[in-house]
Amino acid sequence: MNAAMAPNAQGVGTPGRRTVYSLCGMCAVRCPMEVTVEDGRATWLQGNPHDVAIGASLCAKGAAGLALEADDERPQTPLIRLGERGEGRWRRASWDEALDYIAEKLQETMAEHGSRGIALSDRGGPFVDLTRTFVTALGSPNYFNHDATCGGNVHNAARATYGFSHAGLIPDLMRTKHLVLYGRNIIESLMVKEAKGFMAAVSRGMRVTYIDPRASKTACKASRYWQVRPNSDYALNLALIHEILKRECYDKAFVDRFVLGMDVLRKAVKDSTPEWQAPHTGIPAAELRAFVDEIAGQMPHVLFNPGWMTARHKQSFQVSRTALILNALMGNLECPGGYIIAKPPEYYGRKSLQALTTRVPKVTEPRVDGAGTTRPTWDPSIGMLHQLFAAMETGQPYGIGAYIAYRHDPLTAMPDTEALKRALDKLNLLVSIDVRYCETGWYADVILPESTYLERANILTQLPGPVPVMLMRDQAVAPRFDSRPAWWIFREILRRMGQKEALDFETIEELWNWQLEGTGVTVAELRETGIVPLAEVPRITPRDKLRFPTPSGKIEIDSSLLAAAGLPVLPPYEPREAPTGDAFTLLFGRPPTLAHGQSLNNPLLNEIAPEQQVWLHPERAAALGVRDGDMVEISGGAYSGRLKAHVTPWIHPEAAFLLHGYGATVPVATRALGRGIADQRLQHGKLYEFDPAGGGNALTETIVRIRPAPEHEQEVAR
Ligand SMILES: Nc1nc2c(c(=O)[nH]1)N[C@H]1C(S)=C(S)[C@@H](COP(=O)(O)OP(=O)(O)OC[C@H]3O[C@@H](n4cnc5c(=O)[nH]c(N)nc54)[C@H](O)[C@@H]3O)O[C@H]1N2
Ligand SMILES: Nc1nc2c(c(=O)[nH]1)N[C@H]1C(S)=C(S)[C@@H](COP(=O)(O)OP(=O)(O)OC[C@H]3O[C@@H](n4cnc5c(=O)[nH]c(N)nc54)[C@H](O)[C@@H]3O)O[C@H]1N2
Ligand code: SF4
Ligand SMILES: [Mo]
Repeated sequence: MNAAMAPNAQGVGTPGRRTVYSLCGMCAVRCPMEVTVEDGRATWLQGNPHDVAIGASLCAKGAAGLALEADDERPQTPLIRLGERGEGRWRRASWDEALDYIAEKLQETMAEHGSRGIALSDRGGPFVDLTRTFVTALGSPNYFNHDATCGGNVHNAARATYGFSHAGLIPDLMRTKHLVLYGRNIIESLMVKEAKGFMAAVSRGMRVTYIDPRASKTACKASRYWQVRPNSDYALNLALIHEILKRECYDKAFVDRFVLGMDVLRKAVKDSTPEWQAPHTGIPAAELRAFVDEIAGQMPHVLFNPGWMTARHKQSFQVSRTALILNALMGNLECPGGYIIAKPPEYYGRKSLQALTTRVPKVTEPRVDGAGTTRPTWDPSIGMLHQLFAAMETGQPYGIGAYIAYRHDPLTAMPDTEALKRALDKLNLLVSIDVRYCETGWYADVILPESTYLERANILTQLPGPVPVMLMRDQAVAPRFDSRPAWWIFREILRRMGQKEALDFETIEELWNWQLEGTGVTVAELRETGIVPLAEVPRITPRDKLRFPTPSGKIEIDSSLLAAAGLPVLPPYEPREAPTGDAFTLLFGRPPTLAHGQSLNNPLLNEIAPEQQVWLHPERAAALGVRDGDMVEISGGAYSGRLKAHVTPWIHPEAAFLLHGYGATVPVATRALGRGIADQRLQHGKLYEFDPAGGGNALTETIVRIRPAPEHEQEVAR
């Protein structure tokens, strides 16, 4: 079969100056962006000013987008592995060769395991209609997003309590009086719009309570900082609820009408007094009471952010769920200054984009991870990735033979690299589709280079919101190398698998026009501004019309999903022992200038990337004989590495903190190689440890050992 070039979108490469609308591709937030193209070359990137919330702003990573495109240290053609997995010997292949190879291996997998033996994971987000369609067209239920180590617990907690994802909660920060954040590091782990909205609200006088064992930059913007013990926020929330109920400072009218299970709640928090929580969290009872005094006068304009990831431990789901319950007590849902519930186009009498998934028959086979069946609280539309790896390893409940990681780097994103490699080793086919050499790609059988976001177009997408919008990522420039856009790659694999109809489009414009059928929006309109709002002004649903999409129509403290799963609706808090001696709870986070593992090899971001250091509390450091700036050895399982100690009281004594995204091993990505260590490799034994209700990996239960590095290494450091 002849894999022709993917056609460029209209206008690409034409002489003169053009403005092209895109979505930034430098992290998964995908901010709306405006690209200036001069004589076929991208010369300037900025936020899309047609989206007032972002204006012309981008973050440092976004501004480094031109450097990603200009970088030669990325796969330039498809590559097929020679040698052993991970050995790093490759041969260049044509697209035809690589795609034929993949199709042949997929056929082998289907013969051995059936269609369900094929799985794909991606980053999730606005373009999943494409990947879900691809997997479904192949006859497999096994699509996964990356949320097992990101928002899985938070998403599933919201689903079990409100009936929709936390992403459906849009804070009206300009009118909020008090924002409570559990390790949600808005300033550094940023989304440009949210960070701008937050800063504007802070300058207007919004109060912020920031709770984190580590004082991040967001703590610096807060009016109250609580250095909570690692993984103890659930105890804190149970005590907050206790105190709020005791004083009856909650929105009774809202609760009576919209909340199911107040009796269960009262029972669960009966003994969780402010004094009870103090030894668990380290927060004095008096401080907790002072906080409740304050918010009692600010209701309903007090928002408890349910987190993006929250800390990831075996009770994270309940941290998030109790934050959502606190919001219900504040009565802050669907009111000005509260959380506005995101609306789909249909709310405003408009029509959604046609979903590509409607072009393929539904798959009825149960998912390999049990999501939605044996695990009712795990959303089957996103899955729980570690259980895919468990199935690869054990063949239970059924075998998995082929796995495609698209825009996803599990060897960086999942804990315990060695355990994950053992599962991947069982595969007949491992494919990585990426714009750069990621760890998973280097371990794969085939690397398919996707064109970077500036060099390609994506399917159209829509975002629900106070006002829902349609968004376009148009192609700005022609690809520099022999790369292809995802829609074309998946179409070509399906064609080879006899599933031509699913994505039977010759050009991206043809695909877009199909998506837009009946919506009243045109490709030309989207090309004009990149973003088309589907209503003139946001509307708030009046209280008498408000219903939650749960089985009862209410906010379910008494959750039907948890009951179906046989899990307690509000289990007792599980106390944790403090690690002592050389043992520390390993916490991690991100700097504002890097996105996970994907940015450190970017020529510009590499220059400004902070040095990775281990944060240690002065008391614990002194006990180990470590001074600020000394080299220490940090180890977890068989993996260890050496870093400088950053000795500071702004980290809880029980914890050690590291930036994520370092310690890459791919030799041809030379700028990232040799910089820092990989926190995921320290998370020994955590691949199959997870929160049973939320499903997310228990990453922050990792215990590492720290000791001073030998004297001769200290001298190198000094
Ligand atoms: N130990 C530890 N583990 C973690 C975290 C942590 O802090 N510590 N963070 C967790 C979190 S919150 C998340 S979200 C995950 C993130 O994990 P991932 O989703 O794997 O990470 P990303 O870096 O967002 O992107 C994955 C891959 O997509 C590639 N990519 C970028 N743009 C494109 C594109 O346009 N096309 C294609 N095909 N590929 C592209 C990148 O090069 C990268 O290799 O990791 C999680 N795991
Ligand atoms: N610059 C940049 N921005 C990003 C990303 C990126 O890679 N780079 N990634 C995006 C993605 S995918 C995500 S998911 C978000 C993540 O956004 P956040 O959820 O804000 O994530 P982190 O940066 O991991 O920050 C986690 C914080 O939680 C704290 N923490 C650890 N344990 C506990 C605990 O037990 N209790 C409390 N209260 N806090 C704890 C850590 O000390 C750390 O400061 O960021 C997004 N924005
Ligand atoms: S947050 Fe920064 S890197 Fe991420 S999409 Fe927005 S501008 Fe790009
Ligand atoms: Mo994430």
